[in-house]
This record gives sequence, structure tokens and C-alpha cells, in this order.
Amino acid sequence: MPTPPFEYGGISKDMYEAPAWVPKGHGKLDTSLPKGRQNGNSYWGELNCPRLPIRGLPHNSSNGSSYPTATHPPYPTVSGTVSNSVNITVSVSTVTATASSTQTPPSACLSMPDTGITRTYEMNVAYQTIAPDGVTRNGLTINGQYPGPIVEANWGDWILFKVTNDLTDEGTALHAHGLFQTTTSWYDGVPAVAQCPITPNGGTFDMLFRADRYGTSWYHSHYSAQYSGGAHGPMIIYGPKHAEYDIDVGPVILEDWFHADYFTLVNATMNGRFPPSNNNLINGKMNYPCANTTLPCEPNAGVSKFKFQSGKKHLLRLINAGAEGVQKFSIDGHSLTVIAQDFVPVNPYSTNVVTLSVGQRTDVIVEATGESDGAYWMRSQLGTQRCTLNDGVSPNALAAVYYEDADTNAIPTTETDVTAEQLSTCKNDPLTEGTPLCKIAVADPSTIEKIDFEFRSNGTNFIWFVESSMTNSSYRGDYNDPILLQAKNGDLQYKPEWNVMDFGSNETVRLHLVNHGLVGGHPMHLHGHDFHVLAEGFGEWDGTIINPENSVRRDVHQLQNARNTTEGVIPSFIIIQFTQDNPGVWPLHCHLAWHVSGGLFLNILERPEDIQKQDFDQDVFELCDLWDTYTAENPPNQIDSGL
Ligand SMILES: [Cu+2]
Repeated sequence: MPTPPFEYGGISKDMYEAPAWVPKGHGKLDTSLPKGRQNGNSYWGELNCPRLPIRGLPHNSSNGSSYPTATHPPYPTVSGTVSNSVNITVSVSTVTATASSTQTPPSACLSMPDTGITRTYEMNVAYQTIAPDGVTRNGLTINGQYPGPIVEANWGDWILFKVTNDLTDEGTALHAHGLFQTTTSWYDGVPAVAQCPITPNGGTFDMLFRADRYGTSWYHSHYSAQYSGGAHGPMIIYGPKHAEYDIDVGPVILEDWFHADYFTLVNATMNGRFPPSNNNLINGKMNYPCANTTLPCEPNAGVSKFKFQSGKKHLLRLINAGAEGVQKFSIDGHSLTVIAQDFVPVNPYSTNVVTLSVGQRTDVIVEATGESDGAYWMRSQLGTQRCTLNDGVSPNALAAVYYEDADTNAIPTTETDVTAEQLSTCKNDPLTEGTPLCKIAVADPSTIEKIDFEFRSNGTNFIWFVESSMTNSSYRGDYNDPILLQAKNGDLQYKPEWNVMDFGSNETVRLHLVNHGLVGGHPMHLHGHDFHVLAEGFGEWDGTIINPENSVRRDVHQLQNARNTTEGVIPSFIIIQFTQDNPGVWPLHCHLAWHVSGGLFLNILERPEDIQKQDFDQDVFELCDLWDTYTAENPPNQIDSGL
């Protein structure tokens, strides 16, 4: 790893112009690869990529993939003033789509409308040769696209995934990140937990669930580390606005990138060698200084490009869809106003750089205050020091932002104001920022549980262990025996390595998560819930809650790496809290692909007696019959936890 001042580019850095590795003398920012070679059929990052609709999808279409402009807003709207906040405009939705209101809303906690619409998406998961940064590799695509196609809905719609597994010798499953999946927990998309995998060679599975949150998210394979090979895409749910913008630029997908296929990387991980990332991408694109690899490599593959319009406010939907890296997002010469974290609208705050760990999303508004012929670098830099494991060749993803009068092949010459100290901070933005628009106070917990994450040997390999009063194991799932379906059948005998935790009838659960590992943090993600983030730090928690009247809430939060000092290792902690209001089996896990493979995963068994009362769709049981038949002849080569 380089030390400041950072020098990247590896052995061939003199042949290329930093920061985007354009071959010297080329003088312009274009692409050497024909359409299709780089990202399959994906349109992300292209200049003519359609804008997203400002006012949601029309009510008369069954899906929104043609990017229609809505003539009728999907929500009755009204302007009002939110208490305890700056003057902002909030759209109020009511439980029926035809109702309207002219009153000032009492709070920003809104009820989900019942739209009666289902948006259908066919999703084919397959292997495909791609070259996102010019280096050819065997990747995974959705519908021939990397990154995958957009999934869009209005808040309160239903979403139907019709998933087909076009892989040839392994299962798959798609998870829609961040939704509550209330009364549909069997469609949460996690194999070995909620369902059996979908069989290869054309096996199918239909999943119907509610767009019960609004904002920015993504869907991804949850089978081993398939998503790190490219099996993911953006999921945008349109809902009420609390901050005005003129243009919805759409998803800006940030992703550390590897030149080996995912199975090779998982195999290395399980043998104690966490793989360093080789590059970093914005919307699936970046250049690479080719002399650093012996793989087939085309210089100047092409970076993503975005159009800005002078004086307008642009919404950018940032998503960290990577395997390992902490992303530090910025645009040279522009300020970012954060308006949502994960699926939670927040009181706006401004910053020059946003930190996203894996799985997190941040919606930012960027006002186009630059020159009308300006060209600016958009950057997503991997966190330095011990935040991220990369090989030091190309950890900084670049994309170009062009104003209306700019030459759209010009190489920006702008500089970043993000400091070395900001880059080396391995935690999320301060908990004093990003307070939710909808205020919920931190309740007194009915139970408190401490969970320690230890990186140690199981006798063969170094892997992650989950230690608490109810668990003492590295997680390993059984694809043929999903926990949720066992709970539905009333069988409460779970294998110790499934790390099942049952908090009984406790209404509010506070978790004290402690990381003893020195290398790499853990972006902790809870399915089926948002959680309050009460505090974070090192050593002992002193009991102080940040903003107890309205703490940060989200579905992923970064648990930092432990500190190595002369007095020994000082572990890091986060304190989170959630309400047991959603019967199901909900994974709580680190979102780093390699840490999940290495077992940093546990399952909250929430109100099992209510799970038994739920009316499961039969197709989830039939899927297991198909998987059992398939695996009787073709046992899967499960070298990791399975997830
Ligand atoms: Cu982790």
C-alpha cells in the first residue's frame, strides 16, 4: 500500500495520464471498446442515459423501464413546513391514491399508499465475458447487462421478480436490499435462510413483494459472492420529496473491481488470503494501466460520463455495490447536499465528500454552479490506510461531468479538495449528521445483547466467529434446509453454525456489536428492518446515545476495524437497536463479500410463533423440492458460508 503523497498507476504509470489512465498523447476522453464489449448491453454511465422521472412512474404501465415522464404525479402533494427543521417542502401521501390533503402535516412520518400496481421484471442471471476497465474477465450479468437493469416502482406498488438462473453449474437467488418484506419474508432472496437456491440451466422463481420503502437501493445475488462478479443492479422507488431538485440523474454505482472471477477470490479468502481489489468503477466503467496485468487488456476502455445543466439542481443516487472497499465520493468544485441515507430521508446537510461502505446508499443534490463549458472530475476514492484492501494500482474511480457547452471528449483538469485525513477515516459521516426527517426517539430496550466478532483459526483457516450468549460459531448455511422454512414447519432445532438468535417476546432489541479484527471494517446490514445507530467508538461504550430523540437510522452502518496500540488491540463497537415488529428470519451480517463468505453472519429469528401463522406461498417449498432433486445428482461445491 502506498503512503502519502499517493502515487498510483503501478509499473506503467509513466505511460498514462493520471488520474484516469488515458494513454499519454491521446489527449481526449473517449472509449477504445465497441459498445457491448465493456458492459454488455448496460447503458449506465453513457452520456445519453435517460434521466429518471421527477414525479414517479405513471399509474397505467406495468413497469417503468422505458423511462416514461409522468404526466400525473403518483401522489397527492401539498407544501408544508416540517417541525424542528429548516423550511422545506414535503409531499404528503395518504393511504389511498385519490385522497388529498390541504393541511400542514403534523410530522414527516408518512403512511404508505396502496397503489394496486404491480411492476414486473424478468431477471436472467448468466455468465458473460465483460471488460469494465478494459481487462477481459468472466463476469456475471443480469439480462446481458453489467451493471444490471433498473428496477423502478412507486412507493406502495408491488414488484414481481421473475428470476431465471442461466448459470450452468451453480444455484442463484436475488435479494432486494433494504425492503421490509413484511408478510413476504420468504421472498427476501437469501438462500439457506429464506429459500433454496434456484437450480441452474433455466430454473425459475417468481418473487412478489411490496415496494414498502422509497428512495435508492439495489438488488443483488445473495448466493456466495456472485454479486461481486457483477450480478446486481439499481432499484429506485419513487416517493415523497422533502428537497427540491430539477434533474434526477439516477444511480451512480460505486464498486471496487477485481480481475479474477468470484470463485477464485472466495477460494483465496477461505485459505486466509483476502484478495486486494485491482480497480474501482463508477457505473461499471474505468480505465486501467494495462502493463500491470498479464490478462487481455485494452487501454482507454472508457469512463462514465454525466451531463450537468447550469444552475439546475441534480439528484445523484449513490450506491456502494462493491465487494470490500469504503468509497469516498466527491465532485471537484461542487458541494454535495445529503438528503437520504439508505432508505431514510434525512435533514439535509452539506459536505465535500460522502463516505459509503458496502451496501450503503446516499442521495445527494448537486447544484450546477460551474462554468457552462466546464468539465469536472467525479471521483470515488477507496478509503486509505486500513479502510480498504487494494493493490495500489488504481484505487480511485473517475467519471467526467460535462456542462451543456462542454466538449464531451475533453479531459477534465480539475483538482479535488478531499483531504488525506478524510480519505483515511474508515467510518461513516458523523452520527450528529443525517438525522431522519421522520423523528423516532430511541426507546428503552427490553433486552441488550453483546455480540463479538473475532477473526481466528478454526483449525484449518482463519475465518470470522460470531460470539454471544446464543452463538459461538462461524456461520455456514445449508442450501437444502432454509431456516425460515424450518421455522414455518415448527421445527426449532437449528444447527449451531446457523447462528440463530431468538429474542423471544422482547419488543425492543439493543445490540452491542464489537469488532476485534484489525484489518477491514464491517458494514453491518440487518434485513427486514432499519435500525437506530446509538453510538460508535473504540473500547468501552460509556452509555452516551447520539441524538436520543432522533438518532440516525439506516439498514447498513460501518463497524470500524479494531486499533492496534502498544497496550494491545482496542476493539471497536457500534450500538444499534431495532423493534421486533416483523416476523421472519432476518440476517444480520457484514456486507463485505469476503467476510460473509468467511462466516460473519447471524440470523435473528423474530417471533417464530407468528411465522407459523403466516400464509406462505407454496412455490418456495416447491423450489426446495427442485433443488433437492438437482443436488442429489450434483452436490454444490460450497467452499464458503454459502452467502
Ligand atoms: Cu466484515
